[in-house]
Amino acid sequence: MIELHMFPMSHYNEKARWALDYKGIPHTRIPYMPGPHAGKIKKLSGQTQTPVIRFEDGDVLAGSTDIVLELEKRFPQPTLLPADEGAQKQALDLVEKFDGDIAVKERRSLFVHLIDEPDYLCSMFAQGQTPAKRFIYRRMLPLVKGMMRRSMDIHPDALEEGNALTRQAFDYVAAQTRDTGYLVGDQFTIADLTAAAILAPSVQLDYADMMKPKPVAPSIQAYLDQFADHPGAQWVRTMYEQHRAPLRVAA
Ligand SMILES: N[C@@H](CCC(=O)N[C@@H](CS)C(=O)NCC(=O)O)C(=O)O
Repeated sequence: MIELHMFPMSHYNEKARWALDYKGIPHTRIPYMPGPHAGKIKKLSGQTQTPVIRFEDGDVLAGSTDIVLELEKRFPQPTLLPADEGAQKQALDLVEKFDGDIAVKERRSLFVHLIDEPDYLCSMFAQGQTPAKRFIYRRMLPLVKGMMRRSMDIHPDALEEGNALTRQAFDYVAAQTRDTGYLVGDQFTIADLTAAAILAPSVQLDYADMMKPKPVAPSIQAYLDQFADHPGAQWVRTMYEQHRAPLRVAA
């Protein structure tokens, strides 16, 4: 069976989960906790970032977009790429746009809050782990606070910068999808999947894989509230309702 080695909740990981589910590809998900994941993921893929996929033929691939495009090659239907070459380029350019600064700075804004909410951080990222591992992870979090700040470059302006960029991204999807409901042409493509998955951490969704654990920590709730009524956030919810398979195929 195909294996997806992943972090719960993470937006890049969500892209790979969504593509697998959209194409109805049976797979097993192997959840890791950020931090303790590094050794195993490095051994598997030669680098430490998730998602990583291992195909049944033994091929291993990292990088959310490379994974989605490889799935597209191996499982062409239903397609996530527009047939027209120009539209395809437009969709891939948008994938790059959302995967870049938007994804990194949005994540950083959330972590500005999460770093001071270790219980909540643990409830988000230790999903699927044994109680013993969750316990150790929770104990470890205050000790790695400084490391998290440095690795994500959390500085005094990070929150404002991330919030502004995320708002611009919501403005963009709201304006761009006004006519057809989609970012490129009039069909769901890799561009919509990417933009909706990347913005999902900033939207309170009912979808299990990206739903914030309840009760939501007050600082995270305040973060979500600032975008709750934005038409771009509504577009993300619509993409989930219309194009995210209600039952995932994973074992
Ligand atoms: N460009 C990569 C980014 C992946 C990424 O940043 N993954 C984060 C989780 S959101 C990660 O695994 N961080 C841990 C690490 O870098 O060791 C992709 O599209 O997959």
